[in-house]
Order: sequence, then C-alpha cells, then structure tokens
Amino acid sequence: MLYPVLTASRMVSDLSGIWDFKLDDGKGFSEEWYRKPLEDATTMPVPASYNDLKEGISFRDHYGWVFYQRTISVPAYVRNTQRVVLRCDAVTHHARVYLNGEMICEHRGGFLPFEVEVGDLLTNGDNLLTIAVDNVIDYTTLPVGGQANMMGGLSMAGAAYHSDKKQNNPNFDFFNYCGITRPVRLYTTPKNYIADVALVPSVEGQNAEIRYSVETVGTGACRVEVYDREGRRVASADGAEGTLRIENVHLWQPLAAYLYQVKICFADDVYELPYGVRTVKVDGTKFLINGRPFYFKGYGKHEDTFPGGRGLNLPMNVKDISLMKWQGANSFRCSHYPYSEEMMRLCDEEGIVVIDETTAVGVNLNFGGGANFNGQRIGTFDREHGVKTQEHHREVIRDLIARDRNHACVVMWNIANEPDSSGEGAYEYFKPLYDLARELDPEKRPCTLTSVQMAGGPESDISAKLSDVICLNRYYGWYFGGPDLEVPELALRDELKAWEKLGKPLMFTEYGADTVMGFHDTTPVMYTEEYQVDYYKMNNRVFDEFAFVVGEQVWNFADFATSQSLLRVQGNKKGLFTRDRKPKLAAHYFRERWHK
Ligand code: BDP
Repeated sequence: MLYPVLTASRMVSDLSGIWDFKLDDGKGFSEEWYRKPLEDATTMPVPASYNDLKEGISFRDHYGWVFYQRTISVPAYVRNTQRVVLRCDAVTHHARVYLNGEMICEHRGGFLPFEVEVGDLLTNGDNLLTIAVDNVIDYTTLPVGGQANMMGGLSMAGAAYHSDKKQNNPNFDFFNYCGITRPVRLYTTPKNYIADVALVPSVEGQNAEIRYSVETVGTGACRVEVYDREGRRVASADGAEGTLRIENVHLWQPLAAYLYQVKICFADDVYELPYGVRTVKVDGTKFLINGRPFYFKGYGKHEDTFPGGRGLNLPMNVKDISLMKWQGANSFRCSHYPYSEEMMRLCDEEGIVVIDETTAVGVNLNFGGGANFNGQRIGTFDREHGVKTQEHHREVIRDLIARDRNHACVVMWNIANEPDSSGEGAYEYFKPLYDLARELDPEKRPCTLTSVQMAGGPESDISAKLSDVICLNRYYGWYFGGPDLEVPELALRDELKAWEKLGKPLMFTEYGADTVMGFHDTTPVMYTEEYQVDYYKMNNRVFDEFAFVVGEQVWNFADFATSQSLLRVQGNKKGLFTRDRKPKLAAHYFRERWHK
C-alpha cells in the first residue's frame, strides 16, 4: 500500500487535530452514536493513544469501544474529477468507520493502515465522520489477550470476591494503548491511478538494477524514472514492469544512507518515493548488507511516550535516532508491532537498519506458569482451547509486507515475538506463515522469529528449522539465574555452543535487566544501574567468543509503560534510557563498546 504523498497529481489533507470523543458505556451501537453529533463529548487529539490523556482508572483501563468524531468537507470540483480516499494509518485495535451515519469500512489489527474510497459518499457541506475503536484483545487477536494478567499476583480467590468486571489481560508486556494512534488523511488521485509499486534491487560491481512492477487501475501509459540526490535522471523505463539500470550506483549503507527518488507516471497520475539501493543476504553464518558482514548493534524498542502513548511522536522519533547515533548503534527491531510509516521513512533517510515485526506477540500460553484456562494448562495451539490467530496472522504478514517491502532500512521480517516455538503444533502453525512471507516479499529478505528462552535450544525450538537468522531473547542473569551472574554465564555459553552447530547466523534480539534510574550500590544488586552494567558485560563477553553471533540488540532502548504487576515498577525499567530519554550508566557503557 502506498504512503500518501503530495505530488503533481495528488492532494493530501491531514485530519490530525482535536476530535470529539466519548467512551462507549455499552450503548454506543444500540443508540447509534455515529448518526449524530456525540452528546457530552470530550476532546481528544488525533493521532494519540487516549489512555493517559484524561484522569482516572476507568478512563485509562477502559474496556471496549470508544467513539471519535469530526466533520469533513471536500470541494465539489475535487469530488467530481478525482478519487477521494480516506486513509487511517493505525487504529488500535479494531475500527468501524462511519460516514454520515453509514458504516463504510471495518478493519481489524491496530498497527497497519487501511483505506476506503469516499468520493461518491461525500455530500456538499459538512459530512459527519465517526470512527468507533475497540481495544479488546483475546485468543483471536494479535496481540493476544489472555485469561489473566500474565505477571499478576495471587488473586483474591473465593467466589465471594468474584468480579464480573470485564478487563483486558494482555498476554504481553506492554501497556495496551489504544485509539487512533496514527494520522487519518484524505488524499486524492486521478481516476486512472497508480495503486502500488514493488521495487527489487540487485547490484553487480558498480552498477545496479532495479526490477519494478507497477500496479495500475484504469488505462494509460506507464513510465518510471529514477533521480539522484542532485535531481539528475539516472535511469528510466517504459511499461508497468521492467528493469531500471543505474550506473555507478550510490548504495544505501547502514549509517550512510543514500536515497534516490523514484518517479512513477501513469496516465495523469504521478507518484514519487524515496528509494535506497542495497542488498541483503544470509551467507553461511554471516549476515551481509551490500555483500559485507553486518553486525547488529542496537535495541528492541517501543512506540511509547508520555502522554500520547503509542501515538505518532515525530520529535521523539528524531530524538531516538539521534541517541542511537550518539551511542554508536546501527539498528533496532520494531518490537512488537509495525511502527509508523513516518518512522520507516526516517530510518531509510538516516541509514538505520530495521528488523520489521508483525503484531504476533503473546502467541504463547506458557506465560504466568501456563495456568491459562481456569487454572488448567492448555497447549498454545490446542485446536479447541488454544489461540485462534493463524488466519489473522496471515493478514498481518500480507499487509506488513505490502506496506514496507520498498524500504531499504528493512532487512529482515520477524514473524512473531516469543511464540510457543517448541509447543505441540508450533511447526504446523508457523511453517505456512514463513512460506507466505517468503512468497510475498519480492526481495526475499530473511525471515525469523524472536525465540523465547523457555523454548530451549535448537533441538526443541522450531526456529532452528524455519529461521534464516536465529534470534534469541535471553535473560541469563535476570529472569534466569539473577542475581548470580556466574552460573548464567556458563549456561549461556553452553547454549551458544549448541546453536553454533546449526551453521546459521545468530543474534540476540533481547537481553536486559530492570534498572531504576538513580538506584546505585557499591556491591551491585538487582535494579541498580551497576547491576545492569555487570549483567551486560557478562553477556557481551560470551557473545564476543562466538563468530557466528551477528548482533546484539538490548532490551530495551528506553523504559516503557506496561500493565501493572509485582515485577513492574511504574512500567518496564530495562531501558538503557529512561522513558524521557536520560541515559543510565549502561547507556554510557554501550556507547563505549559500540563505538569500538
Ligand atoms: C520478553 C518480551 C518483552 C518483555 C521482556 C521483559 O519479548 O516484550 O518486555 O521479555 O520481560 O519476554 O522485559
């Protein structure tokens, strides 16, 4: 799906701003709130997660639907001559869109865009636009909602205290922020238009070829041109499919980005996209970018800031990349959902390497001791009682690759985070999903899943069979063995020896220790800044012994919000930076290490 941009043939109108807003008390649909202006509405910015923007638990932890509303109008001369499309970049997690009281589209999945043509539906003057948003997560959604808080304490057991209050129980460790979290826009195209484009680079010596295919609707001639940074045309081709040849190509390199401008013309439509030429390949135990071994230095991240939650935060995105460069990092992973298109475009421009992830987090019913079904242990992929996510998982893979396939920054697809990858039925669940990703990506990037420590080693974990790069989330010296660092060191080394025999590259996509900024001790204890440094020194020492380790991405770039639980001190504190981006001791330690 194309990102909406202003071109010689296209207009974009951003609907960001303050909308009317109301929590659904259960009557929203029966009283048809979408038919007329919301009564007693409150104010709400778009884009943003709504949870932290008004006070009170019932607001923050609201369960179910909310309604957003505003009016829109589009001049008749535009409606009469152009296609007009309403595009929502991300509505978390389930959206129903109404125009003048009628539902015009519905979308599941909170982190990928969807759009609907509205030209014929708009009338003269004001049109009432309502977006109803549901935040319920369960065994059919991605991310997965569980039966109980995965890290909760002991319940007030006994029927006398039973509560029927509905609540979300994330089967994952980040706050279930929701709302209209990314921009909503209207954009226009001519009636004959460019629907999509796929570009696949290859490099031979000094020259590059870009295979392209343009999807069009209507009739007209198609032409594609490539311009360099100085605006010189360096390649062109006619037809909806073909090959563009660039001589003396400027490659897109990690931390040294170079972007061409690709201009597509079809009938009267023009679309332009920035495009970096680079190659990605797994060769033996190496991860190659442009034919050279690449070592991932960076982080798992979150889109998480105060007070907008997961709402698009452009200043923080720019700041984060500045901090990454200050620290000598070169990459991050979009844990645990696709990030905004603005962030992907920024990474293209800044030369930051990205592992792109689906929303499949929590596909694992072993968390919290696995007591997930009335206290009974149930297999994750149990046909009757297990997760019912595979169909939606396919949709997410399809839409993610459709959205992000032309980004130079994206070098690998992560199919899922910490699924039950050693559970019964895991191979049957995941094999078709890897196949799908490999089939859909025209560039055939490597595919992986980030593997949970409980899945064990290569014998039991299906990622040994399916992944091109083994990605480990490991907590030796924290959840496993902490506060001791000696035995965990031995165990980590042993585990790596086992994986080494596979002959695939391996990287760490998570390792970390909760650390409260300002906690110090001469003899390091857990939660102090000193312990975090010692923890990382131990882990890194072991990584450095193995040549097949191709990267280290710490957990996490910054502290972030989570559900409440005994293990979470106003959120997850594993950041190298605090939530407001102040460096902990470990941030300085990595700065030294990574610059070397
Ligand atoms: C891993 C998850 C991540 C958590 C992290 C942690 O992938 O989302 O935040 O552990 O416990 O299980 O800090």
